[in-house]
Amino acid sequence: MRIILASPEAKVWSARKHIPLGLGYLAAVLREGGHDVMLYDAAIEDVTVEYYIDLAEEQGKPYNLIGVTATTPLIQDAWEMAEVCKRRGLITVLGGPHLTIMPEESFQVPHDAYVDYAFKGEAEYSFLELVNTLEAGKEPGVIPGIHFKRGNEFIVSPESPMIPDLDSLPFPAHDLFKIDRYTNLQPLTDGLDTQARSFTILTSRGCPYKCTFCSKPVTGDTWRARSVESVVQEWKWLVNGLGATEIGVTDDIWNLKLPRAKELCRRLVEEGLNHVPWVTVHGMKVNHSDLELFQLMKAAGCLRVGFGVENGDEQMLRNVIRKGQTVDMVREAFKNAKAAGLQTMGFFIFGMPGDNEETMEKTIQLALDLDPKLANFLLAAPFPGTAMYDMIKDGGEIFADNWGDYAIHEQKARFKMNENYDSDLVLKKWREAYRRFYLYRPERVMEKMLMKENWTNLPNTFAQVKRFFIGNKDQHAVAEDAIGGSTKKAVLA
Ligand code: B12
Ligand code: SF4
Repeated sequence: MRIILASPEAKVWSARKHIPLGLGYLAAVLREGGHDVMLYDAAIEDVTVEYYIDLAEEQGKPYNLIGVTATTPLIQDAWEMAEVCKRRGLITVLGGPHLTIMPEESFQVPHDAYVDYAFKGEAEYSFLELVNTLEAGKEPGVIPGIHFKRGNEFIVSPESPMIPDLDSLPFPAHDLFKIDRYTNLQPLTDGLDTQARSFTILTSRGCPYKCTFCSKPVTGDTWRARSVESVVQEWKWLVNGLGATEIGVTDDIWNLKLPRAKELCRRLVEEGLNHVPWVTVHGMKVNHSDLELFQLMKAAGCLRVGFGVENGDEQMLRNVIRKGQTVDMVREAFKNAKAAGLQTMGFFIFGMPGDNEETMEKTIQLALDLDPKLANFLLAAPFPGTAMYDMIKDGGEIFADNWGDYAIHEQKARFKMNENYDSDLVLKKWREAYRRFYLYRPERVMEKMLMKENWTNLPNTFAQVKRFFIGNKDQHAVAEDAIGGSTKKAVLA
């Protein structure tokens, strides 16, 4: 079959453009299964998906099916893409985090007119099974995770267990990405290098922690690690085969098992792969680290580590965020990472239920004390499928009334709790955090001014200044997503 795997355009301002790795995995499996796959990522394309549909038709090799991925803020864009492609006669399939959380929604009116199938969960094997079935001209039967409609009947198969043996999967089809159109992984730190050959890699999937802001149905509770050898082989392909200039580890928690994490670093050194810088895109868990790990990471080429700090108040960390870490553990990890010569990033959340003037002040103070190279302050967002969502549904009211409101650029109050929760104060403290961390400290201002990229890409610099410190008139406040890698920090460690 001829298949397009697509990621829709985020109608959000985002300086960062990363490869959609999930589509890379699906593409690899479909390719191995004998299908012809193209990857279309609207974030880096100059033309619409219809351009490629037209082109293929002109060449007499039309596409048969499109698979579109979607996180919650992108679901509207995914539906629009499915609608266009359905009109053009393609079979439409949706998948990705939003579908894992709420697959039924895409079969309600009007979406049922243009969404043929949706998958819940990891879909490498089940999507291939659907494609093979359709190619053979058969009706899909029980395929793990599939949802579809036949007439008025809504058909749902039991979800597949998350793939237990990740080594059995092929490497993602990294070669199909138009890699030189993606930016580097943390443009605010390194400058917006659109020529960087920045790949991402997953060394494990899943996370046993249960932070209340995290979309746990997506990550799953069971941590599944790839073997170190498999990761090293993929890393080698990225560096030696595809000319990677930067690699991002995007696991939920790559350092859960300390000995394995250390072994991976040692092997990168042994294989001579440590000349290409790498970063932990989202963050590491502070309480699974020690000085030796950071020293090994440094030796293995790691440039920068991020940590989910979240809040400076022990009680908030323990009882509301349920982060499974203490402020002391946070301090220790920063100390060790810095001692090993790594740059640090910290991710902080403002406005979780229970946050008040005192707890938010503690968060700002902790950020100033830790003094990471980059501090990323985000407003809490009650994503569906999080424990936080249920907490607010029970005791408060969610204002976000369309999924686009969850996009990171929509940095505005999204909910209210009880009389003790002051959403105006949350916005005030959140904004204050940026000012106190970046603006009111002369050394920070100097650091930014000395960054060449801030002068060579002035429009970008002005856009960021406006978003951070001035805001858009239709927003209560604004944040950024380019800092570090925590586009998803409101939802990730
Ligand atoms: C890397 C990452 C990013 C990167 C994105 C890189 C990219 N271009 O994809 C960056 C930093 C830019 C990012 C941004 C955001 N992220 Co993010 N991110 C992740 C992270 C850590 C890993 C994603 C990944 O590679 N997973 C591994 C692959 C194999 O899984 P996958 O992509 O889900 O794909 C599998 C299945 O979903 C399914 N599938 C996926 N697509 C399709 C399509 C079809 C047709 C089919 C059949 C199946 C299918 O099959 C795939 C293979 O098994 C996840 C956490 C996680 N564990 O997934 C969070 C996560 C996806 N992010 C999340 C969020 C909230 C965001 C933001 C919305 C934050 C914000 N407020 O703006 C933004 C949205 C950006 C966007 N454009 O969508 C949430 C999503 C929650 C939700 N309800 O949508 C997650 C789950 C974090 C969490 N634990 O809460 N993110
Ligand atoms: S936020 Fe990070 S540590 Fe917490 S549950 Fe999610 S993936 Fe795990």
